[in-house]
Amino acid sequence: MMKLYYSKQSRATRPRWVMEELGLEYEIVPMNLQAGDQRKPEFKELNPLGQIPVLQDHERVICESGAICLYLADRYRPGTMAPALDQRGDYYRFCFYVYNTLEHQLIEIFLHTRFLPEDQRKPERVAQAKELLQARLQIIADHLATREFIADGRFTTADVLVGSALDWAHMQGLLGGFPSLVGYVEKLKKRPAYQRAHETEVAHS
Ligand SMILES: N[C@@H](CCC(=O)N[C@@H](CS)C(=O)NCC(=O)O)C(=O)O
Repeated sequence: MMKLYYSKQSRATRPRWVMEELGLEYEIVPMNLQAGDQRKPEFKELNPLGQIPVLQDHERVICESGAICLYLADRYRPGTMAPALDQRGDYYRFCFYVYNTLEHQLIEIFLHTRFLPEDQRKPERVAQAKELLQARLQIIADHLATREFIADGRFTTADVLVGSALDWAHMQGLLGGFPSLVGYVEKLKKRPAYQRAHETEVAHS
């Protein structure tokens, strides 16, 4: 059975959400990041960076949450969570947008408002990241102004990735100027698969 190295408040919820949408059987390997499970040598053999999520699908090991999500969408029940190959413009654009464009600002704000020790936080970096974030959120709001979902006129893995990043932005109180994006996130969070992906670390089948 597939194994997902997982912790509830982490990017591991993204592939778990995809697996739940696909109705796959999998096993959760709970990782306690506070206790440093990710730094144990046996885990670093899977991901030398010492980060989750990691997917183990038989002999195949995949790191990077975005890559795992796209792999699952193409490998299992193809067509369910991804558009046809020649219909993937918006799909690829927004999957990569999350990691290359949107999350830089979210990470910067998170580091300098919550994560780093107070004496290392730089308010000017937060201010700059918040300004950049507005334009980046606007791109998604404009795209969704005429669509219910990101790609293919239906729910796909692009919504899992965009929705997860926006969920994190919302948790940080950063969607204030974007009620339509709050509505989009709230709609996605009602999906049973989202809820199962965020609950206790017991796998469903
Ligand atoms: N780009 C990676 C980032 C993975 C990542 O930052 N994982 C965090 C949790 S969300 C982690 O494992 N942190 C523990 C650590 O770095 O010690 C991905 O998308 O999978």
